Formats: sequence, structure tokens, C-alpha cells
Amino acid sequence: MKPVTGISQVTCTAPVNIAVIKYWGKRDEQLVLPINPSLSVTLSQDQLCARTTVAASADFKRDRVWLNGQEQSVDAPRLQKCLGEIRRLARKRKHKDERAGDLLGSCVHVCSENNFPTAAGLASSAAGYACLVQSLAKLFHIDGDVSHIARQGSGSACRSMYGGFVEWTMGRLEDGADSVAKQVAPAEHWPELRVLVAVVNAGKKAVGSTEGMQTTVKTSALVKYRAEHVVPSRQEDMRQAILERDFQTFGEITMKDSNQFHATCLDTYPPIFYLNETSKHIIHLVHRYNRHHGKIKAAYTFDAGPNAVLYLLQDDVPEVLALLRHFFPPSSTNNSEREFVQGLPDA
Ligand code: 2P0
Repeated sequence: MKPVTGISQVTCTAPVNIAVIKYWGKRDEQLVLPINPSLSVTLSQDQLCARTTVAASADFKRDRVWLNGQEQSVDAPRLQKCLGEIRRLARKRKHKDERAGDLLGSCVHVCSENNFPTAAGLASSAAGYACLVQSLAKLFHIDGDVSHIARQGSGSACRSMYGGFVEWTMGRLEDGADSVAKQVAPAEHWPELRVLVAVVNAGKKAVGSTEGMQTTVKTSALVKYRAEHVVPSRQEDMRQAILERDFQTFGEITMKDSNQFHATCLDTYPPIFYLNETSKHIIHLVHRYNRHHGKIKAAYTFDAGPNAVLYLLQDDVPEVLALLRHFFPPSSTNNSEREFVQGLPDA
């Protein structure tokens, strides 16, 4: 084994992913195993993303972590889990590749930044943990799929480990080894697809996803029905729609799945409301716009917050953007922020 001198350092970026089949509910809290499979589109690297630098040195006295410039507790269980799993893999691999063992005696410093509002329901934890695990894996010379480690940081993070269209398989094994992310198709497969993110409110969400989905699983009959009887066939139909670049089916399933996810939130006791009046106006606007054209030209989806994400095709971006700006001019807001970000799926 080579002695470690100086600092080894790696920087990675990982983009946000926006689910079209939503993950909401765990069957194993510790291992972060979902009650249903999910499917998402990873945005491009230069749009909403996390940027993480990890450094290791024998001179560092302890592991430390900073998020957006603020030092965080390194004892956060999910952070510990990711660090521990990476070191465990490195120990296992060092017999095959001695570089994997080089940094095992060193502490790490992690510095991560998001270029968008953290915890506003814009998948910040997904990008953050995907980026952390990707950079740690690089630092420790671990190759191959590590989405099962990102998953233990934040479920949806496993999907941000790949670009394009990505599914997170539910898995059947007790240890979660088969609950991993897989690319359905690369972004180049559907180059005309566009994503518009309408930031309705950039504030922190009232109920965090982890806590929210726990209450839903405990109290909602609808979420159980959804996981058992709705999502499995929807996941297949969505995969097929993507492979065939069938925007009508893609859009319809996207909207229905967003609506059902929010219905499970309403079915939670006490209920969880992530959508606000602006979100609901956007939903109505999209349905009116599609009805006017006699087909689906835009599809909305909302995560654990009021911000709208619209999927549409390239040619329709100027019209939809103009429509949003007409009905929701940024100047009409008082304490909420509205801005529109155009995203491209990652190439
Ligand atoms: C998704 N969301 O599929 C769904 C839709 C929010 C609504 O994945 O507890 O932050 O860390 O596994 O990954 C948010 O859940 O939750 C999420 P944890 P996570 O994108």
C-alpha cells in the first residue's frame, strides 16, 4: 500500500431528476427500499444540479461536511451510511485494485453546493446524495454501479446517478441489492423533449418527504392500492411510451401519476398539502391549453412542494412559456417567487 501524502480530491456534479412515476413510501426505512418502482428524467448537468468536492488526507483529523457553505453535522445517519458503505466497498475491492485501499486510513472533507433552492421540493437531496456518492466512489477508485449506496442517502438520489430516462426498480431481496437505478434510454433518445420548471415558491417545504411518506404509509389505504394495483402496469406503459417517444401517453401518465401521488397525500391522516392555489391554477391552465389543441401538448408534474414542472416538446416551448408569463407574471407576486427555468434532458 502506498503512503498517502498531501490531499486527494475529486469534484463531480449531479443533476436533479424529476419523476414521472412517483416514489412515495418505503417498505424498509433503514435500507430505503420503496413500496413501488419509479421512473424519472434526469435534467441536464448545466441546469439544476449539485456540485460536490470530496477530499481525503491523512492530515484531516475527522470527517467534515459543508452544504452551501454551512458546516453540517457529520453524524447525520444517512451521511454516515453513505460514507460507511463506500469505505466497506473500498475495503472489499482493495484486493483487486490496491488504489481502492489507499485512502482507507484518511478522513474526508465534503463540500457540496446546489445552484437552486434547497429543500423546496426540487429534488435537492436527490442531486446532493447522487453527487456525494459519485464523488466518493471516484475518490476511492470504486467503479461499477453504486446507485444502491446513493439510494440509502435519499431514495430518489439513485435515479440521479444516470442521465436520460431512469427507473428505480423496487427489488425483492431483503438486503436491497436489487433495488437499483437503471437507464431506460439515454437523453439523446428523445432530443425534442423539454422540461420547464416554474418556481412557484422557493421556500422550504412544510413537511419533509421522509416524514411525509412515513405518515402516508401508516395511514393511507390509497397508497397501498396505488403501489399494488396502479404503479406496476403504469411503469410498464411509461417505459414503452418513452421507448416509442409517444408524447400523448407519456404526458397522460405523467399528469395522472402526479395527481395520484398528491391524492395519497390528501388521503394521509392528518393530510399533507403540497400544492398551493398557484399550482392548481397551473394544472387548470395546462388542461385548458391541451383541450384547446385537442391533444396533450404539455404535461405537469409536482413533487413534494408547489413548484410545477412541465414536460413538453421543443417546438411548443415559446408558446407555453408565453402563456405562463402571461397568467403568472413575476411582478404579480408578493412574497412568493416565480421564475421559469428551461431544462434539457442530459445528453
Ligand atoms: C419522487 N419524491 O419520486 C418523489 C415524488 C417526492 C415526490 O422522491 O426519504 O427525498 O430521502 O428517500 O428521495 C422525495 O423523496 O425521500 C421523492 P427519502 P426522497 O421523486
